[in-house]
Amino acid sequence: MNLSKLNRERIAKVIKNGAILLHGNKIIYRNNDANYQFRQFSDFHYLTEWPEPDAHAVILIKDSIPELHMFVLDKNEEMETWDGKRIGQQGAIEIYGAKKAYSNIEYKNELINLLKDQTDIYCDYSSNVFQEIDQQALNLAVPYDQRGGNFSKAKLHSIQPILSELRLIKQAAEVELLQKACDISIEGHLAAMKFANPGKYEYQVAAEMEKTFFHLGAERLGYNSIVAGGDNACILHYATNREELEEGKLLLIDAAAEFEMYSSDITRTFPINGKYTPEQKAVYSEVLKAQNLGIEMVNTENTMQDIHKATIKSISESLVNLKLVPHGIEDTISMMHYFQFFMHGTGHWLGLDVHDAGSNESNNEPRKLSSGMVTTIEPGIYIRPSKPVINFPLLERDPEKIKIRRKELGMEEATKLEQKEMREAKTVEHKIPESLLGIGVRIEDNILCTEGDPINLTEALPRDIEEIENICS
Ligand SMILES: [Mn+2]
Repeated sequence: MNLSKLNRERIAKVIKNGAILLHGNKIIYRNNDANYQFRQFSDFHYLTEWPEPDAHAVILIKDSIPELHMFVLDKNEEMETWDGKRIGQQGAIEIYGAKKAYSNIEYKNELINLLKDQTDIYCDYSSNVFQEIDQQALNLAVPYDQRGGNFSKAKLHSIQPILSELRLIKQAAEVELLQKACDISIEGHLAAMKFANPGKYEYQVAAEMEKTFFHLGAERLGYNSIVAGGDNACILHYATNREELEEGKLLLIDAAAEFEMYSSDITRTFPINGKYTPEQKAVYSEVLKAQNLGIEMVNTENTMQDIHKATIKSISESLVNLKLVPHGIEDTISMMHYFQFFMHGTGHWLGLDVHDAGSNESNNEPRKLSSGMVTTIEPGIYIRPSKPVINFPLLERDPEKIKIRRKELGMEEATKLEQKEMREAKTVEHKIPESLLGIGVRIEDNILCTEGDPINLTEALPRDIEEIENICS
């Protein structure tokens, strides 16, 4: 379990002296005796690679050297007959590199012993176990000496910011796993493109694609597959996948496989009958142009904000060209008219989680990308059929200022104010070209930042119009 060992060594260098308390996921019941498929908590996986539920890890760090203590499910022949093999304490030591391993039943008692004399404790405040056990154990292990007092003198720190910073930069072995997840996902998308036809149902395309993922060794989907035919492409997180595919429409698929806990995240939008209409082609080409620009910008000179701004500019130019907005490029950007058609971010980090850990900022400033970061680049244009006529407010809107005001006033108060401003603003009525209504296009790839040119991990899945038409027909 080299990857987690390396990660413990990396985090030990940051923390230097202290103890980390981290908790694995539990089984979640779905209905009666059936449970949801178990997946380990990503942070827990990152530091232990332990694949079973109900585990706890205590990592004691002294002079930047980590020592792993694992609390795991006991071996139990009867239980294992029902629920599957357990690794047990011996396995935790021999395979997973624990210095010592204990029964998870002993967690609270042993924790009190392990934390004696520790002054800096790094915990996961979001975990129930932190509230139920860790806090009490700390009061007993490192008590503040006061009559009637029931609190600890240990300093508590949140582990998440430290873990997020580490997880943001992918190690070579992680990039290999991500590449594998991407390769599997690409095959699934290709299978879907070949399979989709008018008359087939969205879920049938999903089944064909997911069959390929699993056939090639994926353990899970990275997230619920979005297989959105026609107008459904304009619903960003469409996931019901129940409708019939229609002649002459597009199919947007946003789906990917998870391999050894790492997830890909790919979107393609292709013609159901194998040939883009001129209108579909026009919209698709514009999104592709913006995406290529975004991909090119994934380098150490730029922040994600730079990339988003450039993408917005490119998409806004396209909206003007496609006659989707009432004014020119300046107003389209400054009045956020583009937001009617491109209402999400340009990308997000990718890794163990499909929306992976890590901040776009460092010291409250947008941070430049670094080698080892992996982001998606996924612009889109969605022309909602429910909005054949749009009243565009004539109001200057700066996303940065909106963000700052939301921080200052709180979301509730700030959005009320925004809505009021929008209501009071003058508007201009604009008719959307009818032939474009219902077209939704997103193209998404997974990009690794390096010291040099960006590497597109999903390059092998065609984006070019002709190549896609060849595969689909
Ligand atoms: Mn995405």
